[in-house]
Amino acid sequence: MNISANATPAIDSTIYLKDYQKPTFAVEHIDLDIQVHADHTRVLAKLQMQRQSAGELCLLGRDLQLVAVRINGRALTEKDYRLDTEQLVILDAPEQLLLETEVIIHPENNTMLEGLYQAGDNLYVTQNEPEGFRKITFYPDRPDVLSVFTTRVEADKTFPVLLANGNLIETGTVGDNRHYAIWQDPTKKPSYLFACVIGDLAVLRDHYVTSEGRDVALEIYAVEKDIPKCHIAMQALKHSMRWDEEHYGRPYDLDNYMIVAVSQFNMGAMENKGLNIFNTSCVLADEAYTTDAAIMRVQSVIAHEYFHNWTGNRITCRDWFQLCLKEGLTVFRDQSFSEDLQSAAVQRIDDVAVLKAHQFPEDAGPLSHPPRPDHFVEINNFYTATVYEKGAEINRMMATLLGKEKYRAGTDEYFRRHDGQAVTVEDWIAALSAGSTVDLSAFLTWYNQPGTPKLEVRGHYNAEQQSYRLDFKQSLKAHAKYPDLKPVPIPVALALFNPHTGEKYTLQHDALVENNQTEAVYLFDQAEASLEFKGIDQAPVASLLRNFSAPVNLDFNYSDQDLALLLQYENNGFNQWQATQTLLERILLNDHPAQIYFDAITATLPSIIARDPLLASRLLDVPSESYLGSRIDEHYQPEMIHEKREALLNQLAKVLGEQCKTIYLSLDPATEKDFSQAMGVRALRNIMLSLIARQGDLSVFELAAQQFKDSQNMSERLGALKILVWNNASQAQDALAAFYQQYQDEALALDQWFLLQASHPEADVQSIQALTEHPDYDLKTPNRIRAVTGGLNAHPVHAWSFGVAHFIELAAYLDEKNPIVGARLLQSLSRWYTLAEPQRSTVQQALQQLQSKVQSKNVVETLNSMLAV
Ligand code: B3K
Ligand code: ZN
Repeated sequence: MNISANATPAIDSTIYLKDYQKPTFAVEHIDLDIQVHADHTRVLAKLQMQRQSAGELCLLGRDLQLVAVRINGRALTEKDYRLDTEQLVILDAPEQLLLETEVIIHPENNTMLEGLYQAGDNLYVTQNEPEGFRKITFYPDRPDVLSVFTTRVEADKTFPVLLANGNLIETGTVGDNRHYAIWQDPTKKPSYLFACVIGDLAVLRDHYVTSEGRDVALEIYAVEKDIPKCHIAMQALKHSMRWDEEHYGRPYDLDNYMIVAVSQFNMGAMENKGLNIFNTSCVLADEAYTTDAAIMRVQSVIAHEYFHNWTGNRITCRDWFQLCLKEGLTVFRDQSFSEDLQSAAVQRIDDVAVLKAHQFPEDAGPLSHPPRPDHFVEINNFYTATVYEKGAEINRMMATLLGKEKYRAGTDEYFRRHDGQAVTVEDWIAALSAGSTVDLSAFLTWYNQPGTPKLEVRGHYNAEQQSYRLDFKQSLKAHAKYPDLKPVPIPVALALFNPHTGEKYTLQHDALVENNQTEAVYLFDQAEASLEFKGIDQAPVASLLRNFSAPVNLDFNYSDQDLALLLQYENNGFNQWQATQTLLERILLNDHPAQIYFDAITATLPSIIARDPLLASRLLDVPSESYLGSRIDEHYQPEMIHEKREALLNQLAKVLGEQCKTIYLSLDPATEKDFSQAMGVRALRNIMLSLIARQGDLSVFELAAQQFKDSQNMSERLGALKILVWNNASQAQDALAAFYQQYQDEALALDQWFLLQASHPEADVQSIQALTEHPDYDLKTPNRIRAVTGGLNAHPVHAWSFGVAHFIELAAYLDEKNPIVGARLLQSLSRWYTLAEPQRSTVQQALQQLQSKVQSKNVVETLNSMLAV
C-alpha cells in the first residue's frame, strides 16, 4: 500500500477551465486526528460523504503512506480501490458513506513548505492553498467541496501550543508526556483553508467588539522575543475589522481570530479561516527593527488576510481558475484600506509602481496570461502579479465607474447572493451589475484575455472653434494562445488645465460617466472613439488616466513642456508623479533633453517638501533600471541603461547642488508627529544623502555615520548604512560589522544585511558567493534566499551576467527541495529573449540546460513557457 513519494509527476497534465465538473460527492463533515511525533505524523480522518452526481469517488492524496481505509466500518482491501501517486479511487462507492482513512506523513522532512511541515525546531505549521491538504490526508481537495471540520491535534508537551480553525472545545493529556486539543470550526470551508499549528510560541492578546456586539478574542502567536514587535499588527487587525464594517458592511463571524508568525514560509501570509499563518516579514513590525516600507507592508498584509474572511473564505472560488476572484478583489480592498492609512496619492503611486515593475513586464513576456487563465499545469505558478495586481485593477476600474454608492450596492448584493458558496468571476460581475444597476458584463473581457492594452490618444485644439478633441484608439499585441482579442472598457479619468493659469476647465459632455465639473471619467469601450470639448479658450494641457484609472500603456502626444506643467499644476498627486516618470522615461530611453525635468523639479520641490514630504520623496523617483529594461523589447543592453541612469542621477545631484545638504539638515523626523510625514522626512533625508554622495562631497560619510550611530529607527539606520557600504566609505566595514553584531539574532534585520550587500553596485561573483557561504545563509528559509536574489535583481547588469548562474543553480536545487520558490525565482529571467547578443544566447543556453535537468511541474512549466518564445 505504500506508494513512493518520489515518483516522477505527469508533466503533460494540462488542466482546462472548460473541463470543470461538479464534485461527485459532498463532504458533510470531516473529523481529523493529527498525531505529531518526532519522526512521523499519523493522520486519521473520518469523512461523512453524500453522493451528488454520477461518477467515481476520487480522493486526492500525495506523498501519503496509507495504513488503513474503511467504509461504513468495513476495512477495504486492495481490490476495493485504485491507488496511485495522486489519488485514491474507491470502487463502487455507496450513495452515502463514512470513509475512514489512516495515513503516515513526514512533516519533519517536508522541505516544500506545503501541507504540514516542520518550520524550525519548535514549530509545525500548515500551508494548504492551493493543493497542500492532499499532503495531509486523502480528500476531495478542491475549493468547491465545503465541509465542517473538527480537528484533534496531539503532540508532545514540549509543544505547548496546539491550534486549529474555529473554537477550542476540549483539551487533555495522553500519558505523561503528550497532550491534545480539539477544535471545531462551525463555518463550512474548503480544505485549502484548513490550518493547524503545533509549537512552542508566546502570544499577544487583545479583543475587538464587532458592530453586531460579538466580542472577538484576538491572538498573535510568535516566539517570545518577537512579541513586542506584534503591536503594530494587532492595531492594524483591529483597524481592518472596523474598516470592513464601515466600507463593506462586513463584521467578523467567529469568536476568535488568531495569527501565527512563522519564519520559514514560501510567501507572505495565508488566510486560513480564523487562523492566519504569516511569514514573520509580514507580521513583525517595530521602528527599531523594521523599515517604514516593511511596516506599511505589514499593515496591508494583515488587512489583506483579514479581508479574505469575506472575499475568499465566506465566499470562495469554484475552481482555481477563479483565483483572481478572491485575490484581485482582496488586493483592491487592501489597497483602498492603505489609501486611508497614509497619503492616498502615495499609496496609489506605490501600488502602480509595483504593477508597472512586475505585472506589465510579466504581461509583455512569455509568462503572460489572463487574470483568469483558461488552462494551467501547476496552479502554484499562477499566484502572479497578473492575478493579484491586474485583478485588483479590474475591480478598481469597476468601482471608479460606479462611484461609491453604486459600488457598495453591488458588493452588498454579492454578499447577499453568494455567502457560503464557491463561485466564479461571472457570478461576481452579475451580482455587482444587479446591485449597482449598471451592466458591467463587458469587464469580463479584462479577466479573460492577456496583455496590457495600448491606449493611444491624440489631442487636437481648434482655436477658432475654441474646442479640444481627444481621439482614442486601443490595441493589444497578438497572443498565440489567446487569438481572439477584443476591445476592453477603459475608464479614462481626466482633467484639462489652462496652460497659463493652471486652472481646470469645466468639462461638459454627455459621454462622461462621472463628472464633478472639472474632473471627469470617460468610458472608452470601442476600438476607436473621439471626444470633443467646447468652450476651451486656450490649447489645454490634458491630464489623462488620473490616479491611473486603467491598467494600460498610455501613449499621448504630451510635449515635454506639458509634462513639466502637470508637475506644477496637477492636484492629483499620482498624475504629478506620473508626469515626472513619463518625462524621465523619455529622457532615459528616447534621448529627450533633461533640462525641462531639472527646471521643473527644482522649481516645485521646495514647496512640495514643505507641504507633503512623503509625496516629495516619490517625485524624486527615477524609474529603476529593471523597469526601464522591461520597456525595451529587443537588443536590450543593461549596461547602457545603467550608464544613462547613473549619468542622469549625477546630473540631478549637480543641479540641486547645495540644496541637498540644506534639505537634509533642515528636516528632522523626530519633530514629525504623524507617522506618514515622518516616513516622508526619513525617505527624503536618505535620498539627499545619496545625492550628496554623488556630488563627491566626502562629508556625506560623516553625516551617514552619524545618522547610523544616533538613530534608533531602521529606515534611518539602513539608509545610512547603504550610503557607507555602497560607496565603500572608510566607515563601511565597521558599520556593517556593528549591524551584524546587533541584529545577528534578528532574522528579518539580517535579511536586510544580506540584501544590502547583495545589492552593492560593485557586487560580483565572489561577493555573492561569500554571502551564500556565510553561516547565516540558509536554503531552508525562503526569506534569506530572496534577500540575495532580490539584491541581484536590483541591478540588471548583475542579474543578467553573473546573476544568471546563481539563479540557475538555485532553481536546480529548489526544483527538488522547494519547487514553488524555485519556479518563482526563475520568473525574473522571463524576458531573457529581449537581451542583445551574445548575452541573449548565453542565457538561453543556461535555461535550456536547466530545462533538461528539472522534474517538478512548477519549474518545468515555467521553463517551458519561458523558452517557447
Ligand atoms: N492566498 C494566499 C496565497 C497562497 C499561495 C500559495 N502558493 C495568500 C494571499 O493571497 O492572501
Ligand atoms: Zn490573498
